[in-house]
Amino acid sequence: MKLSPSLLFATLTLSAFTTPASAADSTSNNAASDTEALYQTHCAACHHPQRLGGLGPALLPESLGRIRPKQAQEVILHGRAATQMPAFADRITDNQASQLAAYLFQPAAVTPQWTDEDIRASHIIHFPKSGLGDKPVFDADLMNLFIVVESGDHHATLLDGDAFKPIHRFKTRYALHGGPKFSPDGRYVYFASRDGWISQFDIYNLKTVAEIRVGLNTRNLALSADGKWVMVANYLPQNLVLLNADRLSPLKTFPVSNREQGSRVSAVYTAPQRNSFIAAMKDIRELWEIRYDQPAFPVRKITTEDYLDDFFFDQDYRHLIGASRSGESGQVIDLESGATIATLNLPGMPHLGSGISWETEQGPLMMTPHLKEGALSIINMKDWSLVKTLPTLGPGFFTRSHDGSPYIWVDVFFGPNKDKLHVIDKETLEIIATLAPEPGKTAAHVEFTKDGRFALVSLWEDNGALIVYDALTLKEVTRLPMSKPSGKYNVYNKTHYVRGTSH
Ligand code: DHE
Repeated sequence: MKLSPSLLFATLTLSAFTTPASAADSTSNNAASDTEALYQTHCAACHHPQRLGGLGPALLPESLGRIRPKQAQEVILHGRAATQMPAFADRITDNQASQLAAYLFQPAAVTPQWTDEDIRASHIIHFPKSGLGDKPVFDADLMNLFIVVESGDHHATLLDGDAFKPIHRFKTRYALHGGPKFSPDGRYVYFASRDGWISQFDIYNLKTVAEIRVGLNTRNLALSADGKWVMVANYLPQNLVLLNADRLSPLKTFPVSNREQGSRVSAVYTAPQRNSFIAAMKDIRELWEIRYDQPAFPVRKITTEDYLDDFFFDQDYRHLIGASRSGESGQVIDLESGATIATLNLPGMPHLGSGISWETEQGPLMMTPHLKEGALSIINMKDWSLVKTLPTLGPGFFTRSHDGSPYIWVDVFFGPNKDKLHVIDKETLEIIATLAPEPGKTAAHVEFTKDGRFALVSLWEDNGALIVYDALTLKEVTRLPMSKPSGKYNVYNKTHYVRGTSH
């Protein structure tokens, strides 16, 4: 069994300075250090050596929320659907999994804190505004640019969305996750990393201009529609953090709890029509709306019938459609009244923002993949009735479309058909094509150009590629080599909240 240098040091230090232990003590100490070593061997690379989270979430009692040790053991052995968490049943025994699960529920030796003081101390201004020009240093349609996140080597590429040529490639923080957000004029893009770093990149000057660490384990960020405020959702600490979007200076922290307990924040989004941020909670049945057009940033708390792990909004941000990962049904919450107005027969969503909506002759429809099976639910948003369940080749992660396209694109992220993408007609609701950009290689996450004419797909592999398709003929136009490209984001679509695209 491999011991990390720090663990070896800790073990040696302990044995050198403690008084002789009884046989029973030494047996239990050995078991504890075996479990710690198991953790370092199998878990630390993704979840951090001190369990603070990295590629995977933090694994501390305060961040495990609704999970119990028995469920944690199951996840360790069999993986977790619709996440990057693999199954370890081929590498460790049931007994080891049980010990590991118990270990995760032990408090850390030193409780991890990330205070307002830590936040302030982490703030870096790389380039003050006064030192930079106001004109882009390159020539391209500024509204048809893409940011492509390359998760393989933690970089991002700024791409010209007309010529399909990279303009600039730059290093990002480790393990970015979630959609970056553009300022309304498209000049700045804001990124969040899983370990709490928020970065502001100046697209005109091709420079990361400011950074700040707002937490230890972060979910995502939202930018107010007026471009003034950044709100960040955290798992650890359990809070929301408000920043000034101009160079990320910290303004306010909102600890999250009800009367009984604290809660991780599932995610936060901007509702542009409501001048508010909407945050869903993971461990309490509440939804928070925080107004950003009032100086005190007042919080309205809405009680929900179930937890909200995954959710998205209708086009005018009047309704939130959400589900808990353990539940068998979805809920529709009217943000105006705060009431749950419908329950959907929806066996779980695979991911935040996995659903989309679009207009048809029969009114607005929405579609979301299912969490654990190859199927899509199509729901009429006038009366929330189920229109159709469409079988697919496996559970997908993202559905995407564009007002300028007659089709919806859905990936098959998991299982033997992870290399496939379905293209669905918005009117007939039938699959009209199934593409396999590179047999055996994961193809996922589609985003459209500003006009909806081209669809960009990730070949989600270390030696991967960004593949551009003609969104009407479905023929490949070009492919650019990239390092495990994950999400890609178009400035116009995101700043104009184009229906069906990444918001
Ligand atoms: Fe994501 C967005 C949560 C696993 C790739 N995902 C988001 C957002 C949240 C979220 C909160 C933010 C939405 C926003 O701001 O627009 N993701 C979760 C999970 O809870 C889940 C299931 C488990 C976890 O690990 O946290 C999860 N996500 C994944 C992955 O395994 C993916 C495929 C690979 C990865 O990078 O971790 C993944 N998530 C993405 C992408 C987006 C995203 C590419 C942006 C989508 C967009 O089009 O806007």
